[in-house]
Parts: sequence; C-alpha cells; structure tokens
Amino acid sequence: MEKLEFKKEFAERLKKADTLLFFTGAGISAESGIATFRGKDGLWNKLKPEELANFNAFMKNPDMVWEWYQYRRQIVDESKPNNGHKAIVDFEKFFKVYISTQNVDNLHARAGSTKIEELHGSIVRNFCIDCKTFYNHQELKFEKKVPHCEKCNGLIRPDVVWFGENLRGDAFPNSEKFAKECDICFVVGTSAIVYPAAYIPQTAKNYGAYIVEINIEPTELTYSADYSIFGKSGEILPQIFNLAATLKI
Ligand code: BJW
Ligand code: ZN
Repeated sequence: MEKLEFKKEFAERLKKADTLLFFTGAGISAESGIATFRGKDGLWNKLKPEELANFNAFMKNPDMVWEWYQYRRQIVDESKPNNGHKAIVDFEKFFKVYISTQNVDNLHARAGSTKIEELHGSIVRNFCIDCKTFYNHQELKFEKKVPHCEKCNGLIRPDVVWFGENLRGDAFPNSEKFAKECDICFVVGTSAIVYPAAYIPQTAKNYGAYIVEINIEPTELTYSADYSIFGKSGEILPQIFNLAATLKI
C-alpha cells in the first residue's frame, strides 16, 4: 500500500491526545481470515442469523447451532492476530489505550492488548444455560454435538450475545466510560448498525472525542465521523502508529 497523507487536523489531535479508544468490529479480523457478518462474503449472506444467532434457534436445534460455533472456533484457533491488532498494541507505548470490541474471536487479547471489553462475549468460553457454570473451548474442543453440564445436565452454549439478548456483565457500562474519557475514538471495521454497541462511538462524539473511521467502504457512521480513512485496517493502523511515533517523540 502507498504511504498515506493524513489530514493535518487529525495529526494535531493525535499529538495532543492522551487516551485512545478503538471500537472494533469483524472487519479488523478479516485480514486474519475470519469472515465478517454482512456484505458480499459475510456470514449472513449465506446463513440466516435468525436460525443461528438467537436463543430460540439454539433451543430448537442445539446440535446445529453448536456445530456452527465449533466450526468457527476451529477457524479462530487456526488464525493469528494481524498487523491491525498488533498496531493497537503498539499504541500503548505512547497513549492510554482502551478497546471496546464487538468481536468474539479473542484476537485483541492474543495480540497482547490489555484493556479490552468484549461487548458480544467470546467464543472461547461457554456456559451452562441452567447453572451458569463456565467451560472453556479447549475442554470441549472435540464435542461434535451439544454437550451437557457435568453438574446439572443443562445444555452448554457459547458465551456470545445473540440477537434479543442483553449485553452481559460490565462490558457496555465500561465501554461507555472509555467513550466518555477518550480523546480520539477509532471506529475500525464495523458496519456500526448493531445496537446497543453502536452507541459507543456516538457517546464518544457527544463527549468531545474526535471520531476516526477506518473501513474499506462508507458505513452508517461515515456522515458523523470527523475523518474517514478508506482501506484495510491491517494496512492503515500501522501507518497511523508510525505517524503517532513521529509526533510523540
Ligand atoms: C473492513 C475490512 C478490512 C471488511 N479493514 N474494514 C428488531 C428486532 C430485534 C432486535 C432488534 C431490532 N431492531 C434492533 C434490534 C436490536 C438488535 C440490533 O441492533 N439489530 C440490528 C441489526 C437491526 N440488537 C440486539 O439484539 C442486541 N441486544 C439488545 O438489543 O438487547 C435488548 C433487547 C432485549 C430483548 C429484545 C430486544 C432487544 C444484541 C446484539 C448481538 C449481536 N450479536 C452478533 C453475533 C455474535 C455472536 C456470533 O459471533 O455468532 O454480533 S450479530 C453480529 O453483528 C456480531 C457482531 O459483533 C455484530 C456487528 O457486526 P460488525 O462487527 O459490524 O460486522 P459487519 O460484518 O456488519 O461489518 C464488517 C465491516 O468491516 C464492514 O463495514 C466492512 O466494510 C468492514 N471491513 N474488511 C477494515 N480489511
Ligand atoms: Zn449446569
């Protein structure tokens, strides 16, 4: 990729910034070989979310839903963090860095990032729908059919957030805190149409952050972003890090 010329206003904001929030979606992991949800090659283009990504679908056909998640876990296991995930780790050299991700693939943590909130959970964890005991993916790796809890015999499901479910734990309130605190909010590789997650960059903007979108194409957020950079995040984020390094030294 050719060297990018960044907007002067952005370079000025980056120079002054102390705290960065990266609000990420499936697009940041696309270059690691993990399919996005929407768009031409997206999962929802071939499969129906209503048959796979909600609790009723799981209760109706738990083996099918389980098999689909086992298939996706295998892809995630075989994938590696890409230059986009790695650049976000590098930013920690110069800034306080927060991540609020919609991704369930654990790649930010595997890259080495530290402050991460997973808004839609994680496919490397599972839990029993009755007694809520947690089981990690590695211990259930070879289960082809939905497993049952060893304590209460309840069905075990992936610890992801399906449509119609509330976001669990403190992931959303903590992400809101990040949004209120950050100086720049980078919105990376997300269509920004799934709520309540999509409120996070809106909150950041309302609290005065500069919003920088990085995506291969325009999205719902483009009109309200301060700066949209179109291209692959694995190519753009390292260039932004290089710019930050020259500004902060
Ligand atoms: C690149 C790139 C590269 C590519 N570089 N960029 C009507 C009925 C029922 C509910 C609703 C309704 N209307 C609204 C709702 C609420 C609903 C919602 O928002 N729906 C909208 C879609 C309409 N939300 C919910 O249901 C949420 N819960 C909730 O609201 O609770 C309250 C409630 C209670 C009771 C009843 C109703 C409400 C929960 C949402 C959970 C979302 N879950 C999923 C699945 C997770 C598990 C799994 O992985 O299987 O989360 S859906 C899916 O979408 C996944 C993602 O995290 C999420 C966001 O997608 P993302 O990351 O933006 O990916 P894409 O594919 O959309 O975009 C990728 C982008 O990358 C694109 O822009 C590309 O251009 C770009 N890209 N390559 C940079 N190399
Ligand atoms: Zn149980």
